[in-house]
Amino acid sequence: MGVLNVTPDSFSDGGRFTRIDAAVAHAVRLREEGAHLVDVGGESTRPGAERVDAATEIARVVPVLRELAAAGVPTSIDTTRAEVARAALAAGASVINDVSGGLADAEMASVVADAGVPWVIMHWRGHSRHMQELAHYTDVVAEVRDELCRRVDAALRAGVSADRIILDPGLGFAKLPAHNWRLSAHLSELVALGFPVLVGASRKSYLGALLAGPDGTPRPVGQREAATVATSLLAIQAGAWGVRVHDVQATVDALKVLAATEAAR
Ligand code: PMM
Repeated sequence: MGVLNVTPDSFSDGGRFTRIDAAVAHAVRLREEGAHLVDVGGESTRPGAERVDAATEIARVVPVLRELAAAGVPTSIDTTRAEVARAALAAGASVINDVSGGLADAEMASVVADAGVPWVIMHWRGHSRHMQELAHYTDVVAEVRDELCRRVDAALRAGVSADRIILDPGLGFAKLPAHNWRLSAHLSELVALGFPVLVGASRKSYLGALLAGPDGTPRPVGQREAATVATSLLAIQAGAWGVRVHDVQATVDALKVLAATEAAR
């Protein structure tokens, strides 16, 4: 899954793709590089980000989704709002990527159930403005797994079919670096639930912290690619179904190495 944030303020690519033609050209490139899906988001979810209203989100994503549908690029919509999801599906998106797993908007489950589309249910505890205050766990792997299972139960009760559900541990969302590492190290416990698992580590701040210079300055966002590729490889080896990345080419190259090695066993 390639990332296309059509926002002025996302932490990694914010501001680069606010023009429709630039956004579409970038998405087409991600597709050519091997992305199966391009994930289009119109609201930044970086820690501390303020929310935008639904009309703004729709105005940002719908023209891009329409153009990408016309260009034959399969898309997911990265939103927590049912209203935006509905507009995105009408504009050609084929997957709902909801970082709140249905918690932010009670109507999301019925939109997904009615449309019958795949739904990425990510682990989430609250909106970006205050999510890092919610990063308290005694056993992060068990708590993330149990909280995701509760979201799955709610989805099934709302009529979403089990084979449409994709789970995501939500790296960086209400998580400190140690929580992210523990979830990555125990990803197989989420995979064991039997749903496809998506992992989004690309360029996140815990990678910047890992790669900090001697004075403690985090590695800049644009220089976290090798670490991102390593997380993609480890996630796929642990049984993940997919990875959500900004630089599709680098991850696809690494996954080709993995596949060639596996094929030669
Ligand atoms: N991370 C971000 C946004 N959307 N969706 C899923 N399913 N998983 C993630 O980890 C995730 C996401 C934040 O990163 P961005 O600002 O680079 O899009």
